[in-house]
Amino acid sequence: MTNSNNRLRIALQKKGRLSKDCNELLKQCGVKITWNEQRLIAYSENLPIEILRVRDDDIPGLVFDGVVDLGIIGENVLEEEELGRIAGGEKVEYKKLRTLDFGGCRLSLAIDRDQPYHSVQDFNNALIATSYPNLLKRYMKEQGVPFKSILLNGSVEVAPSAGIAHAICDLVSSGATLEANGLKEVEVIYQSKACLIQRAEPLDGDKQQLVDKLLTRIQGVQQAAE
Ligand code: PRT
Ligand code: ZN
Repeated sequence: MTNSNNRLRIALQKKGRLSKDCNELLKQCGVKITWNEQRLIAYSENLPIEILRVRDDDIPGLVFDGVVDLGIIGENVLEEEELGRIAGGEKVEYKKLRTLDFGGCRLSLAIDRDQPYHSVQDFNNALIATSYPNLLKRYMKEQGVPFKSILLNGSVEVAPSAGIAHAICDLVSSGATLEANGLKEVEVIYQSKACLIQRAEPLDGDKQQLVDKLLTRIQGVQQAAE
């Protein structure tokens, strides 16, 4: 089912690290929303916009499949989903409208703090726990290092001490979580920020005009913040 009603449909993370900044950005762009904690969909009071509030992992697919018109998502999640679909033989299409100035983090390889480290070759045949197997695979392929990954969707940082992996590949911002788990960051494999994406299939004229207006406002808000 594609979005055929006359409201511009935007997918945002319901609850998590991106939600506050997304809501703030909409507000700064003059989009007034009545939020209801319980509801999946929220409506704008002053513009023909509706917000679909979902898990961040669902946002790329909703945009790729044209179920929503726009989405705000971490580039890490976006590219991981894209690589996964491509690996599954699917064609992936969307437009990246803008990188946003929040949600910044990096995807890094980390090992036991006491273990010596020389280069990425140290990961030769290592067992690496991660929630981002496709981004990790792409990086290791570029580096020419064979390895094995274990998919964990949470508690990745405890995998080495629990004896289930030699190393991890996980998101880092301050580094405090790695530190607290006795790990050290040894390679940054991907730098990420939140971004605004649009479905590939063209929108009708009114909706595209609204998207263009929003984009101009976002540019204004972000320039003012620089
Ligand atoms: O429930 P839902 O599936 O929607 O959310 P989620 O739990 O999958 O994601 P969430 O809300 O944790 O993160 C959403 C997005 O925020 C990520 O996909 C990244 O694009 C971005 N982001 C920015 C981060 C971080 N910074 C970050 N620090 N995502 C996760 N972290 C983790 C990090 O891995 C560590 O475990 O936060 C912890 C604290 O990090 P340190 O380095 O400051 O200790
Ligand atoms: Zn998630």
